Amino acid sequence: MKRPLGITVHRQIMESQLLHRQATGELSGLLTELIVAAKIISAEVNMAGLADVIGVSGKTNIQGEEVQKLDEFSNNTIKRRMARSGYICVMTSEEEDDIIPVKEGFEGKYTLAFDPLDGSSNIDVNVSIGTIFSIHRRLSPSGQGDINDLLQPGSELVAAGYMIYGSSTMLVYSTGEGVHGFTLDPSVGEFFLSHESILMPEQSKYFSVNEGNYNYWKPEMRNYVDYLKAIDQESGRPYSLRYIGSLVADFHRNLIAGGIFLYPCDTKNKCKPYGKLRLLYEASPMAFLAEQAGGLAVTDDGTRILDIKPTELHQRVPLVIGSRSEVEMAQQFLTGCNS
Ligand code: AHM
Ligand code: MG
Repeated sequence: MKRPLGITVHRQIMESQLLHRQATGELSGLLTELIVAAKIISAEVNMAGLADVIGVSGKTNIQGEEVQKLDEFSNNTIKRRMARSGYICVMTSEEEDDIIPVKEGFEGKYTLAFDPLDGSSNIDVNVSIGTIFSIHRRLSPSGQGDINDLLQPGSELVAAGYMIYGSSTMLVYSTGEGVHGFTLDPSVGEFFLSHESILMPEQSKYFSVNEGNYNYWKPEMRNYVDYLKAIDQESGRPYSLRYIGSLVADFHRNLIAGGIFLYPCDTKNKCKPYGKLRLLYEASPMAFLAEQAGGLAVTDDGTRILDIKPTELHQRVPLVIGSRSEVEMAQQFLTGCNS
């Protein structure tokens, strides 16, 4: 059913809950709590430049409050709001080594994995950053959740999405029924539906990758990028390169305009043999959104991201994600099937 553009995110969540007779409203409640956290983070991100000016000592601002690093602030905001929400039983965050328990007596039926402020190298330079989240149904029967509740494949996701703090703040999410985008109107503090049922263009002429790592890639990856850059009028090459260095921003661009994003394995750092990005709160939620929008996400050996069963909270995974036919073509190069 087409909904009128301009409806609030709360209305949209409520309507989609009403369509599911068995829904208890808990997922809606969870999303609503996350949206409040996002608004708080968005307001803080918008103050980032000023916080530096105000908090010259680096310790307190003009109200006498501690000036926190933005990623720490975002982590604490989500953690504290969600720990007493009553909707989740356990959390994991990029900023914390171990699982994050919820307050006793407030355990709910979902789990939450999140990257509180992705693209941290861009925080201080006024470039788009974002918050990524993914939600699973708990596996354990009751009480506080444990690590096994969190270590679930993307194919079992109940919902996933991100907030992007860019030229405007947007929420993009899916509960498995398409991908919808909402834009925050800061004057009234509400997210309004601005991008309904987003579909990724099937093909594109854009690629996003940190090409500085070229010499650390495996030959198949180098061949693929060489192919994208080669001149061939018939197939519309070379492709244009767009790389922001914030997964949320790079993914969002490709979601709307089409394109392919790659963070493959490289040999730059022996401690990171599987690339840089994390499965639970970066690759998996983005793969869920990509597939819901008609795109595709695989590793650099062609494995579907959503099929990977995590074995560790902070597991890294090579990521190839974007417009379907672009990812399929990359797959052929990366798995050596194009020769
Ligand atoms: P972060 O979670 O510490 O910010 O790191 C993840 C970010 C992604 O947003 C982005 O895609 C990637 O790191 C960029 O890495 P690089 O600077 O190696 O290109
Ligand atoms: Mg991150």
